[in-house]
Amino acid sequence: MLLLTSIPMDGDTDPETEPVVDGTDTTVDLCTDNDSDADGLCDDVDPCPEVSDAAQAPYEGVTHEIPGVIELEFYDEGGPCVAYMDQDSENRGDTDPFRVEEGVDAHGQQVETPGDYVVGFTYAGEWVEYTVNTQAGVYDIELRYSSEMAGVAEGSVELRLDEQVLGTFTFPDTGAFSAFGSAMLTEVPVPALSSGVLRLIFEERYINYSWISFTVAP
Ligand SMILES: [Ca+2]
Ligand SMILES: [Ca+2]
Ligand SMILES: [Ca+2]
Ligand SMILES: [Ca+2]
Repeated sequence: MLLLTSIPMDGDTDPETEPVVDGTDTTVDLCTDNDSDADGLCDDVDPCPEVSDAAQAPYEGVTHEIPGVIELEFYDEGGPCVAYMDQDSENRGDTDPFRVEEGVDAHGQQVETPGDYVVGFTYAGEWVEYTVNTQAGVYDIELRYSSEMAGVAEGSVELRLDEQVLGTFTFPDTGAFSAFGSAMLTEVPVPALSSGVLRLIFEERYINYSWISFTVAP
């Protein structure tokens, strides 16, 4: 699963630098040298080339609860390739960055509620993770977002829980970063977990994400 989410996002399919699927079966031709973490992607194209020994932990020690609302700026601690993957190590949040030392571009510009923050400057292939405790149930899941990139792309976010795909949100732009909308997944079964890991994988760029909520389906 790591391999699939780690494939470079540049659209380049040069078989000399990236794994390719053999035409006759599903064997992947792995990188055989220059692959520090032995995941099959050579270091020069691997967004997470090194195995990190940093520990992953909930932000400020507070595990998120499902059902409940998760503010997306409260992604886990542990740094790049452990708690998140971002295209660069800077927070690009300009005038109001949140967690300024980290690569995730959380910021407080054009938010829906004063004092809130969003995860912005998102690019395809980036991801963020949240340690969660879950109650088993069937949930409606709401993702709050904004985007003014009309015509660039529909939004798309894959949601995983302990590497199991819960679903993929798809949604239109809202016309302005200051105008928020909700993308929904409905009637999603969720198992009971203690310290499970919820992962959002961004599949399109230039969308701000504020929060995600899990509500028991009526
Ligand atoms: Ca590698
Ligand atoms: Ca960044
Ligand atoms: Ca980013
Ligand atoms: Ca937020």
